[in-house]
Amino acid sequence: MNVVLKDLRAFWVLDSRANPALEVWAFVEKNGKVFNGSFIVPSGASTGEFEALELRDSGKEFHGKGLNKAIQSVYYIRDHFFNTIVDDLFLFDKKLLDLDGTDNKSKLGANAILGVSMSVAKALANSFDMPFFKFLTLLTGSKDYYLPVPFMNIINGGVHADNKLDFQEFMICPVFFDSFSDALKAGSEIYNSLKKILKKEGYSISVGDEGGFAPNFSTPFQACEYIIKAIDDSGYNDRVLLALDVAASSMFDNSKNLYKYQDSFISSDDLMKIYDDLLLKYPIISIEDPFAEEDWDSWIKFTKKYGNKINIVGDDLFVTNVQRLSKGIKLQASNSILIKLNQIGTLTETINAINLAKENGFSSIISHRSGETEDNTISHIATNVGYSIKTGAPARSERNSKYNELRRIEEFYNIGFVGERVLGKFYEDRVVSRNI
Ligand code: 2PG
Ligand code: MG
Repeated sequence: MNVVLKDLRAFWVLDSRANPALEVWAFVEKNGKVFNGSFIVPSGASTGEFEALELRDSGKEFHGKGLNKAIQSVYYIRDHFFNTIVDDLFLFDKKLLDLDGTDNKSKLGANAILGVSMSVAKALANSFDMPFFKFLTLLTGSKDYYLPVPFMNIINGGVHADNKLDFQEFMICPVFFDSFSDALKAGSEIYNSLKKILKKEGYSISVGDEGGFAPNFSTPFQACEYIIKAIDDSGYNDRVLLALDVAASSMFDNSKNLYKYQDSFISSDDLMKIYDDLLLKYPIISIEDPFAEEDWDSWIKFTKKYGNKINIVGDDLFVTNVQRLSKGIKLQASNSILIKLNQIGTLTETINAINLAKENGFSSIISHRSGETEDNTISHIATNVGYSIKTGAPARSERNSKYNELRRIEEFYNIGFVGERVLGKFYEDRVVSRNI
């Protein structure tokens, strides 16, 4: 039975940083009945240079972040596709790309295109009377789905916080648990243990953009040390691993070809030594963007050294783009990709990136952006294809909307937790990691 596009609506709502975010609704008709789907497009702060273009007005309104142009794009798309068949999402997304006609979606804007791609997909899922995580199997082919390990960012730094930490994210990964709810409970307890410790020692307990604490620490070692203490105080030692997002593109100085670290400039080899030390001292399972997005040689060197021990995750490096991912696979520049819908701008291009990663033994981490809303669609994507989800601290509702949706999927659909399967080939190594 054909599904036909009947209407699109677009308007702005506010995100977690008081900036406007684009909300899009799609209305489709199947068998004489109308179904709808909606999506709110998130927004990054440490955006990769090669991301698809987020269309903002750059006028006076909203400090240049207005969305009038993006809203107009959605209505232009509506007029173009009114009453056309949208059953085949790969084909529909391809038509959206053709309509835009640019390499980086700069004509219509990746936010407008993604809003349409996602809201139409969700309306289609509703027309099939399927929860989105199940509907996605029609596109991904994924059969065995699990609730993902939450990578919870409990100490914020870099451009997400107003402290001296150069690295952007310090995450806890509750891997060794039998259920998602037990893992999330551990996250909540560790978060609050950390809060108590920080408070007791006179540190600020105010938080950064992703809900993690932003104390005035100056080194990544200090951040890891406090996290380990919070894990141990909560009684979870050996069951929780750590992950970092260095977001090294934000530390990189192009003119000097050096990384800014603790108020001085260091080489990529020096940065590598910091990772050597961190990996020796702490049970770190994943390091995202350890080097800048064009520092391919350092990525290759690092992957040669640690590629069979930890996840080396390309975020700004790959920007969810199959071309850049293909280059990374060929060069063996990493072994994992961070997946952000709005870096590339359509659902099916995102799925293509996930599938390409999988075919080449790369893991995928489904991710939020630092500017988020109550939209929880990524929880469904993570359940269908991801073994892990990164969506901030277990605090602040724009982050917990994702964790809480996973709780609902757990409660209503009897889906198991991925647990230690997330470690794949690193499993043996990690079990002994805390004994180093
Ligand atoms: C990142 C993200 C999300 P932003 O770097 O991985 O945590 O940050 O959305 O600011 O790019
Ligand atoms: Mg990142």
